[in-house]
Amino acid sequence: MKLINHCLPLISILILNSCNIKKTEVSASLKNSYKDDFYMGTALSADQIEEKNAKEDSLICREFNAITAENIMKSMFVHPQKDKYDFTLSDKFVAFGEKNKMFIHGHTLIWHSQLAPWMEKIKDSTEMKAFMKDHITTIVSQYKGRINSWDVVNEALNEDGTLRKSVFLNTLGEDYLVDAFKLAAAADPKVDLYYNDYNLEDPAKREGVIRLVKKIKAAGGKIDGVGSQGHWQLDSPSLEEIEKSILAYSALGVKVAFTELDITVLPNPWDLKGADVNQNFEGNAKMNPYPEILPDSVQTKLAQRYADIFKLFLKHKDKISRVTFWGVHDGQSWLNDWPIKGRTNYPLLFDKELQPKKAYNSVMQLKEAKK
Ligand code: 9MR
Repeated sequence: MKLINHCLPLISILILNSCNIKKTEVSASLKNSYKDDFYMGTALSADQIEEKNAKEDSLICREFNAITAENIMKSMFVHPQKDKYDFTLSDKFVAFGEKNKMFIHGHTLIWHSQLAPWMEKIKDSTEMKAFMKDHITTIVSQYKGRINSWDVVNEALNEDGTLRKSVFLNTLGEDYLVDAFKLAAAADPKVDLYYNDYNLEDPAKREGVIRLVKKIKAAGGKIDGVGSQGHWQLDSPSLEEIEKSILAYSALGVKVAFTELDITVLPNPWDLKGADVNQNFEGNAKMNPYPEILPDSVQTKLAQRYADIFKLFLKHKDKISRVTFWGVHDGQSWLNDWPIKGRTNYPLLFDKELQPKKAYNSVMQLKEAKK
């Protein structure tokens, strides 16, 4: 098996330190190795969208061919007031993707979290219907023909598969889901429309997604895919449950995307007997076991877990449209601050110095081995 070392790329290229420079030869990278399988994406922070760090910029362009905005397209940022939209950063995000010929994913139109405060105050169905029409139509139209897919609704389900209480459910009842998909399709009939959520490998939640997709289709809505976020652990969910979900969603006639992939290596406060997550675990050394460096044994476990997962993804590549990591490198991951603030986590393929980890090599080796 070919060893991929830190001196990427293997096949020489004109070294690119900016996305703008044209490359002359093909480099070994996630996006090139998996180009016949599915898009390999990453989530971008505001600074990355603004290309503030040339090294990060270069890594993003070298490795990934799909992008999602980690935060800046959420309701509170693009629609801060009832009669005011702010597309400054999202315009830059889309321009970045276009300039670099990337698949551009919009995240997210309807989500109970990161709403602008004025949205939380919407009380009745008339006002909410007007909000949804204006919000979805304006944002989707802004990027019609330029954004390739949207998370139309994010995280609408509880863990038992029932519908989550939210300002949308409270004012409109469950029809808000169908309405959202219809409004998005009307604004851009060609864009792919996704339902996106986490823990979609849990049987009860999986059943909830199946009901939801069927309901949207039965009501004449267009839904093209299910996005499984993939915020996973070293030992869970099992490969069997991941596979069952891929098969179940694709049996509904929709694409499957893994939209926010990362794997935590840190202890979970919920696993501690009697742990109260609201309890203050900050500064607790047991909960932050690797503040300086990830021990080799755990690097290896992480690499094996990623290899197992990508092996399964490759087995079902005909059903999978895109795999997107939730961040470019460990240093920017939201998992450094959740569910406990101020820890050092190592959930991605690149470390905080932007170096590929063992996990990167294991994902690449799956393809190298086949050559
Ligand atoms: O990574 C995002 C983090 O920077 C934000 O503080 C957080 C706010 O809720 O959202 C994070 O991204 C979430 C994504 O938008 C939806 N799925 C769960 C992600 C991790 O919380």
